Amino acid sequence: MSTYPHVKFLTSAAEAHQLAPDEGREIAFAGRSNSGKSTAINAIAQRSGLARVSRTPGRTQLINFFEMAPHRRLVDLPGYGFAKVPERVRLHWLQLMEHYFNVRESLVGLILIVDSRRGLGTQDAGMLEWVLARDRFAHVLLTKADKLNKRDAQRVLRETRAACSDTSVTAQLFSAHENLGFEEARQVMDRWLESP
Ligand SMILES: Nc1nc2c(ncn2[C@@H]2O[C@H](COP(=O)(O)OP(=O)(O)O)[C@@H](O)[C@H]2O)c(=O)[nH]1
Ligand SMILES: [Mg+2]
Repeated sequence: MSTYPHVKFLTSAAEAHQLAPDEGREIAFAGRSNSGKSTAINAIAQRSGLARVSRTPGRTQLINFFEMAPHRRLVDLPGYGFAKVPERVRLHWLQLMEHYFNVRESLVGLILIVDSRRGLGTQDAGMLEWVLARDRFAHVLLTKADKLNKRDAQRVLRETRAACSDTSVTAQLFSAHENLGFEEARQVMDRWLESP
């Protein structure tokens, strides 16, 4: 089993010029506020306090960089979809994301965090379009699967895969609370990090 025993926080970027040096390889995590992104990062990295599980969703407009191994980074992108965010903040988010996806050579793939009870939304689809247009990998984690019964969880997984069937996007169920899907997610990430 691949884990990241030496994972550590590197730096935060609030502005385009503050991104970590663009070398090696990195995997970005994106998702709506409150989709379970921080929880998923902590579960995958096996570090409970790594990414903060937020009580005030939508507040953080930072790109957080973590080092999993030398020249291998995990990037926590700021969440989106929070209703009460002022226009100025939303525009800053958009500008920062566009910059990130446009310049980032070391980005190999995007892990998109989607609450399994909501399913893929318009903004989620937009994130997938961004990375696919740049020939990067993308994988959807359908989080909080413990909140659905088995049958509904399988239905959401089927629907998500169907929605992505024209693309290379893959999807899986995930639950931090029930230890579901950690290994599957790590395998996807390892494949991306080692791909030629
Ligand atoms: N039931 C359940 N709740 C979860 C799971 N993952 C996250 N949550 C809850 O969802 C809320 C938002 O989680 P957080 O990781 O902060 O989401 P973020 O805003 O996307 O980073 C918190 O109350 C978490 O405890 C999960 O797998 N199962
Ligand atoms: Mg968070």
